[in-house]
Amino acid sequence: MLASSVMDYHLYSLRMRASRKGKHVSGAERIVTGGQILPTSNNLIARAFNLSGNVPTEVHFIAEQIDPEHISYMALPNVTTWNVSSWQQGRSAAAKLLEHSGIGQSVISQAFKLLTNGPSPSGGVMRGAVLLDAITGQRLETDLSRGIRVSRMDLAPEYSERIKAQLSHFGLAHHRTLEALILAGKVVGAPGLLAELCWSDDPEYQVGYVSDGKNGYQRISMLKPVGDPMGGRVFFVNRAANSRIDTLVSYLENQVVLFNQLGTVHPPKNWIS
Ligand code: WAQ
Ligand code: MG
Repeated sequence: MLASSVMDYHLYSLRMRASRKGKHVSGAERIVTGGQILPTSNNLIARAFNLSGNVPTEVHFIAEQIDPEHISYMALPNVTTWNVSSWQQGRSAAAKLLEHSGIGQSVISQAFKLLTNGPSPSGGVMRGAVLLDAITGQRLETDLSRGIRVSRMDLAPEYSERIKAQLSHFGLAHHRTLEALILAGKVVGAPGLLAELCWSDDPEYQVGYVSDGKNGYQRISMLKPVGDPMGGRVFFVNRAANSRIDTLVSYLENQVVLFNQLGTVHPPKNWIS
């Protein structure tokens, strides 16, 4: 049994990552309080061991108490869903949306190449995200196989049930969607970060997104073919606004962000062109 004071008052950051022979296979992070601490810890560890065909050789789990003074509260980004008729059309839609966020074409195609081929130097998926200089296309992560892992963000516990109910009303109840929306919400809040491109490394999950501060979280129904095990995230950085990459990375990894409100959720639209 946990002491009741721990159960009731303290917030914990819970983080799991699993690897197989040195290669990242899955990771997840939550921030919870009270009666959610044990079931959530259990759930994260279960996720590590429930990957079909990908038995982990190492699983790391950490629980860390959070100082309430260090929390920043934000609203989730607005959500748009674009239906496309093929993953190729999805990629061209994503390229258009990234151009609108101010990213040049050559840097966009470099980002697609990285996620298509596997952005890790070994050719596999990374544990974290690629940081790309939005002008030069230079990679800014110090560890190219780890990348930048965004951590310490979740729904604010007291708003969590309400926000999840609202999302399921819009047909967006999938846990991947919620987790990606939370991550993207923290990322667009980063100073000097222009946009994010993401698609999953799950071979069965084709939905991806482009996100930026102005248009929010723009889902695209297909960004890769079924069966493709590659995926990842690219964060496009405006270095003129961000001379200190270490400050940006520290925000992404360490700043505690809790979301207490959903943005506007637009009805799905068909992408024309
Ligand atoms: N920080 C940085 N990068 C991460 C993180 C993180 N916390 N978590 C995952 N990644 C990177 C890592 O390279 C993974 O290989 C890659 O992203 C994909 O992770 O319906 O499920 O968990 O709107 O497979 C997007 C669309 C789903 C959801 C994304 O990503 C929707 C997804 P996955
Ligand atoms: Mg994930």
